[in-house]
Amino acid sequence: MAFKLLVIALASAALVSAQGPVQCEDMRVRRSAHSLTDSDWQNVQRVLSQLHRDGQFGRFARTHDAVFDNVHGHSAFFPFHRRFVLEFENLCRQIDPTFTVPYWDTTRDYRTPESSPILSDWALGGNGEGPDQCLQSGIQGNWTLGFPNWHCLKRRFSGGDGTILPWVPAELMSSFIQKDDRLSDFREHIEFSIHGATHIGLGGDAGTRHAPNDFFFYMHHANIDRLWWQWQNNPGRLFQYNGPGSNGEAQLSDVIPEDRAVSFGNQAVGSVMILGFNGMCYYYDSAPVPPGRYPGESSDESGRMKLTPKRHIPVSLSGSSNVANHGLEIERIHMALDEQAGLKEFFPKVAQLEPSRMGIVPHRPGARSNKCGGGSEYRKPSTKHALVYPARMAQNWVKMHGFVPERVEKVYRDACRLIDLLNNSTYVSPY
Ligand SMILES: *[C@@H]1O[C@H](CO)[C@@H](O)[C@H](O)[C@H]1NC(C)=O
Ligand SMILES: *[C@@H]1O[C@H](CO)[C@@H](O)[C@H](O)[C@H]1NC(C)=O
Ligand SMILES: *[C@@H]1O[C@H](CO)[C@@H](O)[C@H](O)[C@H]1NC(C)=O
Ligand SMILES: [Cu+2]
Repeated sequence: MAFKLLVIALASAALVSAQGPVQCEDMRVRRSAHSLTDSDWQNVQRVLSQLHRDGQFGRFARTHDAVFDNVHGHSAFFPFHRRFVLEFENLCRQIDPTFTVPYWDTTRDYRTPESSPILSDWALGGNGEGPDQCLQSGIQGNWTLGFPNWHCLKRRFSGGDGTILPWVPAELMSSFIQKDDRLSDFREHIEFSIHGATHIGLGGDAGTRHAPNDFFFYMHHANIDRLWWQWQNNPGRLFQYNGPGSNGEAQLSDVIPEDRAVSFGNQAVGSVMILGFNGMCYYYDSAPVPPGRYPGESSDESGRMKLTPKRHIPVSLSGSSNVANHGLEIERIHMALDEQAGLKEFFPKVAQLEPSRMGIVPHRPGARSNKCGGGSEYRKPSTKHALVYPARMAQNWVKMHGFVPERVEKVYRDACRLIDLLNNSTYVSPY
């Protein structure tokens, strides 16, 4: 095993060769966890059980714990987790060459997370049981893990009575993706909302520094990676890297934090920025497909998307959720902007939208009763699918990360304001 690991380490160091970016020959697709069938989950279980027997879960949990303070609350948050999930995925592919980590778009389940199909018995399983909250259901049911000490894998849902407090809505993610022009803002917004909410919501091992003990971690971070890639695919952002780095202001030449147990061979952050190159040989079934050739670092071009299906909506406006409703979300937000001007700061790109180009019929006050004129497909549904407020981030989570509580609180209040504005308009969430 040790020899095998050494070979992997050497291979990944070689990927970042001196002669520049190396394009992937084969691209794998990461699918939505919501689209997995029972037999897909059985296969995931087979692969994970093998890794478990080899002690790999402990190795990854140990490394995440060791680098924790450098990869949360820091710019390395996105690149580290991108690289870390890939390392785990590559290991899984030694057992099943077709394996990819499914991503969990948790906004689909944010209202009542405990009823998510992903938490059913044939998938991740539900809440822990007994005084120790040991997980007894799902693909990791009754597992015993070795890091930080021998213990049963635990889950402790945040809401009590087997419930999980609400996570965050897709509309908030769409807002961050379009309004945050600086990566450091986007990173903080993601860490203080969807990232933390989901870890805390599941609780148990998932809520600790050794969260990779729970396979949930990889599915969640694949989704966070997908959101980063969506953000990156807006004009001028592909190579953006700033905020607190390993050595003052973050640089693309910073080395991705690593540990003896899981090492990336001193790989620079700059080498993992573009999917489809330097070993980042994957894409997501609901995010922009990687560019056909390596984009220039200074160029504004977000890359020609080789395999992109014909899109009605430009990439910069695509919603964050993989539910095929982006068009509806944008159309409805566009109409709501006329009713609540405060929404414009949350959705600046929708506000700039030229309606005729998008096939969206501009809202004319008075013209909207049952049927809008001009061929609009917008209908106000009879029951309002209202948004709900997310849960506040737990104090101990904020403390564990050394976050500034006031900054966390501000992100929370802004999220509630967005929800109020949408809730006070005719907006109906399609999710
Ligand atoms: C875990 O153990 C409990 C108690 O022995 C058992 O009822 C349950 O079916 C087991 N779960 C799995 C996934 O094997
Ligand atoms: C949204 O508005 C409805 C009334 O229109 C109210 O019942 C509901 O509590 C509101 N939701 C939030 C999150 O404020
Ligand atoms: C939304 O409506 C409620 C009740 O009408 C009001 O109290 C609240 O201030 C409104 N919020 C916003 C952001 O407009
Ligand atoms: Cu992490």
